[in-house]
Amino acid sequence: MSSVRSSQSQHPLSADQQDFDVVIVGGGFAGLYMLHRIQQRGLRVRLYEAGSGIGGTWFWNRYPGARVDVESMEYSYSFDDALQQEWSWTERYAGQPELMRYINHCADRFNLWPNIQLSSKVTAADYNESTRDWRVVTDGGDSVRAKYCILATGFLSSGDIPKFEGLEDYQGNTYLTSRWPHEEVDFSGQRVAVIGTGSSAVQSIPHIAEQADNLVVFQRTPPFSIPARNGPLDTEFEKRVKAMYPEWRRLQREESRGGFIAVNNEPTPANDNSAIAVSEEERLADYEMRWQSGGLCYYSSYIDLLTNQQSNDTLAEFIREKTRQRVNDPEVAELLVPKGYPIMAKRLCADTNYYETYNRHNVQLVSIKDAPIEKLTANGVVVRGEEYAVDSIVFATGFDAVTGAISRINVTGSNGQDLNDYWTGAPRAYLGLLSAGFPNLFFLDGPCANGALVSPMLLSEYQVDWIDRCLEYVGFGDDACVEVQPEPEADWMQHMHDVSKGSLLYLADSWYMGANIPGKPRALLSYLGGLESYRRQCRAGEANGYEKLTVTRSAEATLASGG
Ligand code: N01
Repeated sequence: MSSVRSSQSQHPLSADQQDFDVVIVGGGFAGLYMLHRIQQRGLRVRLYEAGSGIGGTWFWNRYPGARVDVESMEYSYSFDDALQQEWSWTERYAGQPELMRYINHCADRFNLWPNIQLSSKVTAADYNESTRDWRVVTDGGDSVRAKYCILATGFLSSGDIPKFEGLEDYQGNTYLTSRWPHEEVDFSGQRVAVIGTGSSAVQSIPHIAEQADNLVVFQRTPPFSIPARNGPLDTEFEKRVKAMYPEWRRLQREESRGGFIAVNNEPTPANDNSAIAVSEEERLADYEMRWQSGGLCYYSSYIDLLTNQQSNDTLAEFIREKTRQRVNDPEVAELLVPKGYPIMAKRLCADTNYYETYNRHNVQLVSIKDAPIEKLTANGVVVRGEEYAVDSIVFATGFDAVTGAISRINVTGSNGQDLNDYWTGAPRAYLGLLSAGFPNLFFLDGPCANGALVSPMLLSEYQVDWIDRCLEYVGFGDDACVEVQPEPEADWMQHMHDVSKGSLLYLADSWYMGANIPGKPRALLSYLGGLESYRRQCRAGEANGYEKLTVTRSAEATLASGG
């Protein structure tokens, strides 16, 4: 198994390496697969990664308990059958260290390292209309040209500690789950606070509680959380999936709605019934079967769970009752039971002993729903005038999702258009891949595609292949240029709006809506039409020589395709 590399193994750009066919920004799963595809074409490519290692979200989110919430057999590259046959996961849901081993193994296997520049944060990208290429600038002083720029910056990569009053006064240790130190953090003998109760908190709290003397959790909105039922990977299941991997992947893509096809180790196509069109007995049996399976397979349960409040209520109530049963103290249980927003309107959490942790004598839950954190002091956290003195505070407070990482790069397109200005109010991107006025610039896992609601691997592999084909068609010569015009972009935005009409997602203040970040405009950031519909629309976008795009093909591309 390969080791996890660091920036020491990298060579800085040499002077003769300032011109590229493609620059990729971001070394997570999506960016690395894009790099592989471009390398296969024998092109000049450079991938810039801000971290001192690859892995994107898995490089940064190394808090205790961090693990994927999609089954390992499904959360892995599908593009290379030898890879998926040879790699063996140890757990049903891989933990962060194993995911890092996997991604480093892939970089070794596909010889990606020579074209990766670590510890290099891209700060600006400017389009030059006369040369039809991009100048990409990093914080390390690199300034390179590339025909194409591909932003694979991740949709959950921009995390900051909220601006709590008195934050600077606090004298203890502070940790942000999404920027966890590489050195081991030991909470033994400490009083610890965790602020936030989303997926990162749900995963880390049980581990912190085991170490700390005392843990106090500050909860604003209780999440809906389902037991993951993690454990060693069932080797029979592994064998079965491997024996039919191409078909398993097809089922994931085409039959599951979002990529979660396994229920109790069986490939289980998404249920196309309404939750209220079936008998209560049948409905409860479905919910119970998924509860026993564990994890996020409720996303492939009844089709109208996110469009019909009555249907949604049936599942929400089922999960609330299950939640109550996991907590000994009824008062604490009632605080933990999620209310006031539809289930799945915020991303479900998959946990291991999350609720049971509140049965421990050393864990205290403080609801800050009606009384927000007033301030931090030198000693700790103040709520309702009471100070909770702690040695460490863990901020599990989430991300400026989907657009956050892109917005931190100064992207300037045609006519000096600034991408942040263009996206004021809400991001706009045709198929989530290109924005009008920004030729030769692509987004991977960006806004206006369905990243938020599908298994991210499925989406990013699909988008990489789409971009790869598009680049092949347009070519890499000096003239080559591909751009979306405002009209097809507006049509896509209208379609995105149409399919989201009536969605219950609008009813929660989630990162799906940008509503978790103070001052961020409230707007639906993702496409809700499902993966299969997205793929259909993307295929249509390729029809008739990308007729919805304005394309100038370079001579070599025209020749290669015979005219
Ligand atoms: O972030 P979150 P996350 N004062 O936004 C609270 C993926 N992920 O990092 O809900 C007090 O969900 C906030 O409260 P509220 C997954 O897609 C996956 O946990 O806004 N509290 C909330 O409780 C997930 O959805 C895994 O009222 C404040 C919490 O902080 C996404 O990442 C693991 C606050 C933030 O929860 C984000 O998850 C981890 C304030 N000022 C993450 N500001 C896997 O399992 C925020 N909060 C693979």
